[in-house]
Amino acid sequence: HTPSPVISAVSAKSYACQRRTPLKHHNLFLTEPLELLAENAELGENEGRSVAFRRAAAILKTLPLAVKRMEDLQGLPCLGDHSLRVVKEILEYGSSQEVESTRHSEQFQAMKALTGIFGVGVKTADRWFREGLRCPADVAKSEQRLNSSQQAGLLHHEDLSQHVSRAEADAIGQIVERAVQEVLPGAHITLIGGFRRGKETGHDVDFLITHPEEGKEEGLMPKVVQWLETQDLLLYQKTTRNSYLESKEGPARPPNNMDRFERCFSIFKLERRASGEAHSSAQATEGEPGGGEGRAPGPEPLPQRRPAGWKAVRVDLVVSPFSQFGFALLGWTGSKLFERELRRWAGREKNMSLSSHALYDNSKGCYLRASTEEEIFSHLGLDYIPPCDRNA
Ligand code: TTP
Ligand code: MN
Ligand code: MN
Ligand code: MN
Repeated sequence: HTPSPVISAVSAKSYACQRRTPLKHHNLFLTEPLELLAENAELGENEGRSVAFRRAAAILKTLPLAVKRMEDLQGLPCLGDHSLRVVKEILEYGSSQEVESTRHSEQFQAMKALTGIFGVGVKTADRWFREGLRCPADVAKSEQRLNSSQQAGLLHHEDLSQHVSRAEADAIGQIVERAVQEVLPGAHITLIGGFRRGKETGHDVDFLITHPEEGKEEGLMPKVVQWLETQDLLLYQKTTRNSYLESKEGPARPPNNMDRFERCFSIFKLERRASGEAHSSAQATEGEPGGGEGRAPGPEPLPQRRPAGWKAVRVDLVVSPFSQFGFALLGWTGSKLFERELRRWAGREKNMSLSSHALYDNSKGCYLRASTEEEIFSHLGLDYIPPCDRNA
């Protein structure tokens, strides 16, 4: 059995950012189990192991056919012993014992349920697990001290655990567009994250905001948030300031962490029509800027009871200066593995440092400018991969 030419072509490309990874592929029966093991490793704070499983899953997503036998994998990179063992077991028996026992383990299920609460990370979930808590209801009943994001997460857990549809994402987009135009005419908003990659559903909706005149975007987020609040469109928000300029790291290296833009983690209150279809409640107040009469906030609904007229939706807003827009767009479109692979490629293969703000060439000792994603791929010596093929 000789490997197909297509597989041979894939085989030279061991970084996910060198390959096209579509959303729909032929090996879900293998990638879902591998990604479950990756998730379990993340929940156990074993990052190296988690990334190894994610890379293994990602290479299988690029194959043009379903894998039938182990020989089909000959010459493929990114498949470690452990992943190969899992694949072999699934090909032979239809499932992997390790995967199925993990899937059904109390620890995995509880950690997934607890970290599924907005505002709850692995460390908190682990502490709660050791204290005997297993699910959101246990947390609600317990005497745990919760911070404000966790309180919001618990209060809106039922809505937030539902997928966000494309129609809902578009409705949120209209609201954000309206809010941004109210406070800074001429600003641009772009849908980023999973929906930009063509996903039909998401766990949240992500937007990048900029203004073609450099500097105009400064201080934009608090104004947007304030406008949304006067319209009674926010259930929760936490805004963090831009810390990129203040953190004087010198020109040696751009910061690697991606958390330095002015950004806002929020929960929107999205009105739904009787049909169940989401629509923007901002439309209802069209033509009365700053108005919002007729939307007087009523009493808060009881926790756990589905409020009739609206759905809680997680929304992430990021503001970038125009000069960094291409980097921000590339850095916030994902997938998370694709981003990680881009940075690894830049560092290991090109001696460059890539962040959501900039690209620095360590050999030449200078920043490389770019205003589009295409230019950044080109600086990195990579073929351009469109968002729909970044689903690694
Ligand atoms: P997410 O919204 O977490 O993921 P997603 O949109 O790909 O998928 P989902 O449908 O589940 O929402 O993150 C979107 C991108 O934002 C991700 O590629 C990486 C980037 N990002 C950061 O740069 N910094 C951060 O702190 C987070 C959370 C994400
Ligand atoms: Mn195909
Ligand atoms: Mn997202
Ligand atoms: Mn997000």
